[in-house]
Amino acid sequence: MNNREVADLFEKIAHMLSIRGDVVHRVLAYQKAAEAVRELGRDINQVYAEGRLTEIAGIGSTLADKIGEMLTTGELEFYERLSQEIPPTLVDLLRVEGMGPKRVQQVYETLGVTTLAELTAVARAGKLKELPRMGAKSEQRLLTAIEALAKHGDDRTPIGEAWPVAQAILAELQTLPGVVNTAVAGSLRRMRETIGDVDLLVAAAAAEPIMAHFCAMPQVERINGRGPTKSSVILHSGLQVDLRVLPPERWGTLLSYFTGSKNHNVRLRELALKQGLSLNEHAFTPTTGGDEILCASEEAVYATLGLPFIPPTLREERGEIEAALAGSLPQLIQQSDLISDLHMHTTWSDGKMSVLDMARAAQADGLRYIAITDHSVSLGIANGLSVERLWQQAEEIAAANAQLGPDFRILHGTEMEIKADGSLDFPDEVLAQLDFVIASLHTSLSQPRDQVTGRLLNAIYNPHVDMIAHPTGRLLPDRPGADLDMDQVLAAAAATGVILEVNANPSRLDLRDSHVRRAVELGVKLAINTDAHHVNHFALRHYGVATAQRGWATAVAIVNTWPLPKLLAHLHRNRHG
Ligand code: DGT
Ligand code: CA
Ligand code: CA
Ligand code: ZN
Repeated sequence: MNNREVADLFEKIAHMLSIRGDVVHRVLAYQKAAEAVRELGRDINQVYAEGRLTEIAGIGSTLADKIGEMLTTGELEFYERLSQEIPPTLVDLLRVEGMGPKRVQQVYETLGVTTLAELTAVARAGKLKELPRMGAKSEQRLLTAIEALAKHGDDRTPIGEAWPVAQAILAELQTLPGVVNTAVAGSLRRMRETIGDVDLLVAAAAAEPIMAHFCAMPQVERINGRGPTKSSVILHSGLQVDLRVLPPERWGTLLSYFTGSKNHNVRLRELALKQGLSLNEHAFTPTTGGDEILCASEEAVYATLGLPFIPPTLREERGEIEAALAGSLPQLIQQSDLISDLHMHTTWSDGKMSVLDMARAAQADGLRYIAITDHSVSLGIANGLSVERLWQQAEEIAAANAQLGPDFRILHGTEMEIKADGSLDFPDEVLAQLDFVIASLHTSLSQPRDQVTGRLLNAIYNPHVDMIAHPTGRLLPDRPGADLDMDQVLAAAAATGVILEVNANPSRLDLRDSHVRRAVELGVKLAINTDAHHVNHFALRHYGVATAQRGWATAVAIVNTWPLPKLLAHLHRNRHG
């Protein structure tokens, strides 16, 4: 067995235990072990052979013994026994939005459902609605969720997983002798929210030593293909990585070609043909014969076509060629434009660090002000704050502001629950005393479109609400989030000045790129926030910036570029009509 198979089995066991109703810490132990094995940069068989499994964080002697059993016999007795009790196919049911472990156990015990197909069948036959705490509406919602899963449940990797892996490999290749340049290409360079495979490029005079090093990296499980300038490997994590190596004088066409998108490239080649040139990854070539035109930079590629440089995040053939031809490309928002972060958590709720820790790290990160926005009381699972604790927190924030002095400011905010019935978690008198009020959907996301949209609109029209965080509540890769009527939400945000968030956490990226684009067109104010629960999460900001760029956002649209007085004036205007 390889890393992925061991990790998958642990993950499956964790899910089976949760369906059986086991204690949380046991479930978590298997989940953590699965993650640790998946992220291990080395072949697990080798670590086992060296007798060093217990040196992996989260792997104690019991789990190490289980890994040993899997690696030597290809089986796990514990799993076989558990399978007698909880059919492993039940785990598939958890991928349906709205199916938690309890509900899976319920359909298994009452209706004998063990597979997704059987679940679909009993739902279609109208048998689900007979169950306690179900009903015709829940049944319909599950059917919709099953269809959504069938449509979107593919094998793409969230960008947050692929990005660090690619950066680590590039950093290693960069150190090899003869390497002039390295870059990510493909969907990863365009910063799509999910990645099919990772494309890496290297500029070097001699390709062979780089190919040899790449294919021999310890993360590599197997080699799909290996040629003189191109190799493709599968990592232990299951991720496919393609590498191309070309000489430096061809870097521009190489980078342009493999960054894509395919449709963007098609348009570039059409423009080239109009000038009597054919274009590929190696060069421009006159169609009538003659010398190649080499491009050492992408700027040179675009210049040859009579175009300004088009940033990779725009290269999706969504109007960027026309805009470039017309000289009207947007001045995209840059990370260096951001001076604030308006959504983060501390140990007051489910964050890992104090108010002062978060503030100091934000200041060190170049920010000038932040909002501390811990959860509100009804999100008990995240230790949400009661009104009483909220006022205690106000004192701590005042003290921290006094300590930090005039160059930095902490706003006292909340991330307030929009409850299932549409009401808000704090009364208006409380909200009126806070500096910054976020309203969020975390629960009952699978309500029908009208109902869940109505909840969000109610929050937007409350005069004390300043921002809606992660509007749809989706989680990548396969929790689609609320089925919002986005036209209504965007129109309401535009009309009220309520800010919509582009949550930078790569498992959210919510608003997504296409919604950002519509928001920008409607003049909606947007914020790029990390939703940090730890100072390390500030490093995720670039995913939010890229998502905003993919939505053609400029600095004008992003409130985090505003000096604090401008933001406060905007909020004040909203609160008083
Ligand atoms: P992915 O991997 O599915 O997330 O998406 P990409 O865009 O990374 O696609 P991939 O890995 O198949 O190819 C990387 C880039 O190489 C792609 O964006 C454009 C270029 N490319 C690949 N195949 C073709 C092709 O047949 N024609 C053209 N014009 N470009 C291609
Ligand atoms: Ca790719
Ligand atoms: Ca590829
Ligand atoms: Zn949050």
